[in-house]
Amino acid sequence: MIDLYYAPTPNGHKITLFLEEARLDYRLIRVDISKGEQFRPDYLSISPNNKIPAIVDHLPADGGAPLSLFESGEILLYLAEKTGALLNGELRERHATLQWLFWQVGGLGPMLGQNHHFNHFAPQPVPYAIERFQVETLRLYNVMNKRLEATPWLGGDHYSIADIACWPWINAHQRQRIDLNNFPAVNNWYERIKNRPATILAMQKAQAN
Ligand SMILES: N[C@@H](CCC(=O)N[C@@H](CS)C(=O)NCC(=O)O)C(=O)O
Repeated sequence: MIDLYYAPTPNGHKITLFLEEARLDYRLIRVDISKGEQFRPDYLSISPNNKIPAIVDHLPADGGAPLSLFESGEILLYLAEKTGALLNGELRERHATLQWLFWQVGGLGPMLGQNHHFNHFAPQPVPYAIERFQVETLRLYNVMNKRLEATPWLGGDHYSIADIACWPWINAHQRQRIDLNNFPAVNNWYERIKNRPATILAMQKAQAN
């Protein structure tokens, strides 16, 4: 059994998407980040960076004590290695997948997060920041569109943890003032993932939590 410390945000959705795809047993533990629950000492002992998501795997493969992990990219990699799912074993596709996973956690996520912040949460409008993160958002969508013109999935021929890491952020495209019709390959990829049964289940959990 895996405990998932979760909030219904893009980084939280990544892990429910994986768990539903792999049909793993898990328990959702809601962390209300709007109330500051991510700063509680018991949570910090699992996730010292005070963010969701985090997991505790009560049955790690080495048979040892429960294993806790934070950082969504690492959690996806851990779960892929544990289950053999959603990370192709062939050398080139494996590393292409990890490359796009790192691209998401180091680029797409943080930049789109800043886009959300300056478009929706900043206490006063900061035109320079709004413009800077909009330009960067457009650049990243263009990079992704080029990749998806060349291959059906970000890692290559197979749906993977790289797609799972990116999809919840693209799902928030309206909040980023992005029209997906301007990125046809991303749009096509987005719709294919949106209609997967596991995605539908994960997003239903988000509604219920
Ligand atoms: N690099 C982290 C980012 C996680 C993250 O930013 N989580 C947000 C919600 S999407 C959070 O917990 N924010 C609460 C806070 O910053 O206090 C990851 O990929 O797991």
